[in-house]
Amino acid sequence: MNQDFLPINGTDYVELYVGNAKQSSLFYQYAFGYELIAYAGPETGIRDRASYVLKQDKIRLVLTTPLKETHPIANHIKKHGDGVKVLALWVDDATKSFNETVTRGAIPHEEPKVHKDGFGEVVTASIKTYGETIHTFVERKNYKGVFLPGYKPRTSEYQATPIGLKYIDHCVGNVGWGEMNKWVDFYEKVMGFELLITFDDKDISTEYSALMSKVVSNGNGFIKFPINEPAEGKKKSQIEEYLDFYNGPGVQHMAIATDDIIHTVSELRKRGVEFLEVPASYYDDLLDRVGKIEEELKPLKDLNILVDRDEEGYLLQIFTKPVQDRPTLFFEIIQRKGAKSFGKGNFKALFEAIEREQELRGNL
Ligand code: TYF
Ligand code: FE
Repeated sequence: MNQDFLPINGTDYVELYVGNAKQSSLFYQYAFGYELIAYAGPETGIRDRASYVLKQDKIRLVLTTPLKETHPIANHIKKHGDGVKVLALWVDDATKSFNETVTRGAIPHEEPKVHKDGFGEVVTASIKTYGETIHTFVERKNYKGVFLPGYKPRTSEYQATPIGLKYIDHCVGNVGWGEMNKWVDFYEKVMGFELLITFDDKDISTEYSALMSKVVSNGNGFIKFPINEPAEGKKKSQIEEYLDFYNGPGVQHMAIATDDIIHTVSELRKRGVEFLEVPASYYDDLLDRVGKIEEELKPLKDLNILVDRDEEGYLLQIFTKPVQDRPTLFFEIIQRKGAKSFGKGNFKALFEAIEREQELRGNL
């Protein structure tokens, strides 16, 4: 195999631009059990914005809001609403990652830059991907600070109780009509990723919302990016609805891994997080479809958790409703028991559930 020109250690952080970072940070603390660990803003010498850093196991979320109307982030929020701006990738050499990808055609967003404080040094560099989303390469050089230079430790009076969220399993992008292959090419040629799986419109469009999807993954498989595009169907594609409200391509969902989905989803439901619902009949023949599983059927049915099997094992998954008023970003909770796939056997039930929500919103 060719030498990997873009070795990636994992997801470093995901940054969302939001209308009110103070309140969003409490939502992710109360509902999702993230812990507030750091902050940058006026009180720490950053005058134009406020950023809250939340952590649970390996996951770091950054919630950023602008403080003035004229700030570029304000335009991002006006156009897209709350959404993911940065999918940051942890690398050993940010400058090389930037140069290797830009040489292969990546559009630079920010040149390599050294950030320093009393806790050490971090190098970052960013390239553009679909829509206004960017990838930031983060090289941590044994940095000992709480997050990045410029951020100060900050905790909350509220003691968050973690709910078993462990790491980001995959991050999905929605792109425009006919643009999926362009972005798959980008990840293959510019970032050295490989095509893992293809779902064509035959797999996932008959009566229900039509889309096509291809999954790309980096060399060590730690980073998985499914890319969706809308397809013509009998009804308006869920991807088209996203594009209409996000005003272009962007991150559609992040899948978060857990080792105990029954516990995680019980907690999320108790705390008011809303999930898509499949009909009770989904469970009638579930075990005929997926075979023997370790979990009892009753809690899965009560919590509306979906199950699918592939050659290597099975997986359990569930999808939240959008987490803001626009029908854009949502979360998936996933527990893998050997399966490396994405729940193709659930697509029909899942997409019909999404379609019922689209109908309620008047967007079908
Ligand atoms: O990431 C995936 O491929 C699965 C299935 O709009 C999926 O989570 C695909 C498209 C979509 C919602 C879920
Ligand atoms: Fe997914």
